[in-house]
Order: sequence, then structure tokens, then C-alpha cells
Amino acid sequence: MTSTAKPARVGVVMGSRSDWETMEHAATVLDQLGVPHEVRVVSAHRTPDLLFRYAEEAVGRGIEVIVAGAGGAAHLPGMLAAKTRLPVLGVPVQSKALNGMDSLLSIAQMPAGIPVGTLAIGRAGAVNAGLLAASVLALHDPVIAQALDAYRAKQTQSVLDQPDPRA
Ligand code: RP5
Repeated sequence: MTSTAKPARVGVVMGSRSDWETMEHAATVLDQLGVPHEVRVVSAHRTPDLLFRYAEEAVGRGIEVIVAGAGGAAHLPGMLAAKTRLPVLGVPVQSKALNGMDSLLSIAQMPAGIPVGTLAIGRAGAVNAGLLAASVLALHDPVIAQALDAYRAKQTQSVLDQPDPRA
């Protein structure tokens, strides 16, 4: 799926369909900002060949940033980063057994040389990964830059408009 007819510029990938509940928040932000993106399930351990192919072909297909979410022993973001020079933003999905601490450490603790930009566990991380991906594109895309500025201004205004938390 792409958000528009335009070719995807951000790849939102996840290790399992069960990650969608978290990762849809990244896709929603990208939709709101008008960033063309695609959404794919690519599992490091169930579909390793697909993972390699996805990472190897991403640059040639016009992808500029990859947002990758995974839970548990979350190899996906690191393995994608190992196979592409594109920026990879990792979202630790909240696991049942360890509440996402396993996912967080698996994604954040990359050895020096292959970076993964790691976000917060769960929804906040997915939202921020979408925003960060848009920020990268906004460096050389004034339309996305404007959409990002408007998003932030609206967010600020909504706090200012409701100063009383009981209202
Ligand atoms: C990881 O294992 C996925 O990223 C998911 O968070 C976790 C559990 O996957 P399922 O068993 O729900 O498919 O690969």
C-alpha cells in the first residue's frame, strides 16, 4: 500500500502482522503529512531472504528512510541497517513477556559501525519515527517541511487552547 499514487519515499516495515497495532501510528502520521510511504511485513527470522531483498532494493526503488518496528529479539531494524545505507529508524514494539524492554535493547544496542536510530517503546516511538522520517525528507522538500511546521503549530495550539486538564 502507498499513501498516494506517488512512489513511496518511506518504507514502514514490521516483523509481524501483530506489530501493525503499533506501527499504524507511524503510517498515520506519514499520511497526515502527505509523505508517500509503503507498509510491509518483513520478518528477520521468518522471511530472511525477503529482508535482504527489501534492504538491497530500497535505494533503487526511491525509498529514502526506513521505519522498522519489531518486538522481542528484535533483529529487523539492525539487519535492515546492515544491508542498506539508508537511515533506519527502529521502533521497539511492546512485547508481552518483557513489556518491550527486550525490543528496546535489541534495537538500541547496535555495535559501533551500523547505526539504528531508536525511538521509544510502542505508540510514542511509532508516532515519532513517522515524524522523524518526515523531518529527514523535509531537509530537501519544502512541501513536507511546511506540513511538519503546521503539524507542530497545531499541536502547540491544542495545548494552549486547553490549559485546564479537567475541562
Ligand atoms: C517479532 O516477534 C515481531 O516483530 C513481533 O513483535 C514478535 C511476535 O510476532 P508474532 O508471533 O506475533 O508473529 O518478530
